[in-house]
Amino acid sequence: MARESDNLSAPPGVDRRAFLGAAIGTGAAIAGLGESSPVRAADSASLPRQIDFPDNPRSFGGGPAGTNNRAEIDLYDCEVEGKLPDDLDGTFFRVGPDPQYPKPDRYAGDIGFDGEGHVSMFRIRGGHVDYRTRYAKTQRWKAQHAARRSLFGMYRNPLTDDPSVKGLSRGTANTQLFVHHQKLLAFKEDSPPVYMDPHTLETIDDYYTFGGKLDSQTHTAHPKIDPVTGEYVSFGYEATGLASKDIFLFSADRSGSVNWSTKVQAPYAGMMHDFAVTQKHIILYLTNMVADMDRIRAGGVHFSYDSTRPCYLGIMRRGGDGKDLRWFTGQNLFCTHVMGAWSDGDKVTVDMDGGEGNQFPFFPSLHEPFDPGKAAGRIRRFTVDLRRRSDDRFQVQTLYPQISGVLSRQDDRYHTLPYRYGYLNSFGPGGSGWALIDHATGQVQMASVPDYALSEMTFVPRKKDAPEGDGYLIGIGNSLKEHGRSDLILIDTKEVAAGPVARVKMPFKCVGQVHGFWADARDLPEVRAA
Ligand code: V55
Ligand code: FE
Repeated sequence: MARESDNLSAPPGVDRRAFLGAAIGTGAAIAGLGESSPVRAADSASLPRQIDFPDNPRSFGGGPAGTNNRAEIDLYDCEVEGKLPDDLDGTFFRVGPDPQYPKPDRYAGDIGFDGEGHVSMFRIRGGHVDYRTRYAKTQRWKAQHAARRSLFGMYRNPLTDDPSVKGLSRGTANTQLFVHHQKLLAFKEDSPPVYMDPHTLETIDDYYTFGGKLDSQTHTAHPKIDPVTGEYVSFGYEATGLASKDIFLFSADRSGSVNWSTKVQAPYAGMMHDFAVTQKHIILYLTNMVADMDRIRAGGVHFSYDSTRPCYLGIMRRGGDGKDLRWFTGQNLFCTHVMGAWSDGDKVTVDMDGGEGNQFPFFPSLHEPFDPGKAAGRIRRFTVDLRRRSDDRFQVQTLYPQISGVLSRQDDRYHTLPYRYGYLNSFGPGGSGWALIDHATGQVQMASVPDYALSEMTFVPRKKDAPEGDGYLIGIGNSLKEHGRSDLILIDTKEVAAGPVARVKMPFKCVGQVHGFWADARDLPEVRAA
């Protein structure tokens, strides 16, 4: 089984300090080291003098080189092997947790999902690639930077924070990012977005509320952009505070003005990581990863997996007041990511990847040990016919049972619409790789890169108006034979068997990611004159 967290794990064999030294030696400019943040005298007695992450890889930020990175890098004109398409013009953004400071011993068991968000970008234009990374300068990052130590305790548990940070946003912005209304927004599902400049990665607003219209303490990491209207559609769960059942939903027009919002309630407070939007409907998915106030009060992580609770699919009309929301149950599947969704009249179809049980072993199971077999993700097609007024069951079918994987994606231009092509980070008997699925023919092609561990891929259209699925899959591969040194890999979706058309050869292991996003140059703001 593989999980998002696998993207964050380090290859064995290299000492972290030696690795960072090597990164500097390659000529990569490491930003931030020269800044001085004097430790206030009052704090210094209680502070460790040195930053020393634990050696134990199970500890927060612990383990060998590459587990965390911390260096903010500018690398102009990266080395490219193969042939980057001349007319490819846009930016591949990625984000993932990168622990900023070690935790005090009592919180050393905190999980990787709590690492501070480190954004990286590959600006691709005219066959050239410029690489840049910056931490999202969240309220949390800034407070810890000034204090030179960790001030926030366990994952999504404000009761474990240092009293000095009460009232600050706990958000790490470590999960996904989108460009919309010319802003790069970085997300963590427990907090509002962080607005960054899509060229410089400078943080412009550490608590972005869409002009005050985000009436929620939270915002998903998986908003959707409607390709027809250009609208941004999003939601936040646990919207009114810790373990609250309230859900806030909204949309914003092309300029970022909120043009619709409403509030609904979940059957219980649990993880709602992704959601689906169609032209007519919004589909919520509540997993039985429950917000556990007992665990939170005891100083643990936010969630427990409770297999006795049903997972719910919730469907409501888009643009309505939410009163029509209906919750459906059926086979109890732990689904995390949406591949695609559409409405055909009153018939709603949602494809998600999901397992039969908990996919996140670092969130304790309440009733049984973690079962890796049940965690394996498969593509699940949920259908609901809303005309059947009295039926509160969904139908679900497992597609392509021969492949398993996580982190499903599609050609993002087909959010909300009937779609043909889906992509899955796959781990099957045929080896690991990026699976390209054609729902029209049922064909599955596997793009594998020998001796590389692949992160999630993102689809890049060949041209702005290229047909669905015509383009490239782009993503990071870490070389297993080179201590995890990274390539940015580009695979032509029409010539999968030919292998990568281009590899951007990075002189180090890139900071880890959870998700990535491609922004066409036409969706980026003009670069301001110096
Ligand atoms: C996920 C990732 C998170 C998180 C909750 O499914 C869910 C992925 C990187 O953080 O907080
Ligand atoms: Fe996700």
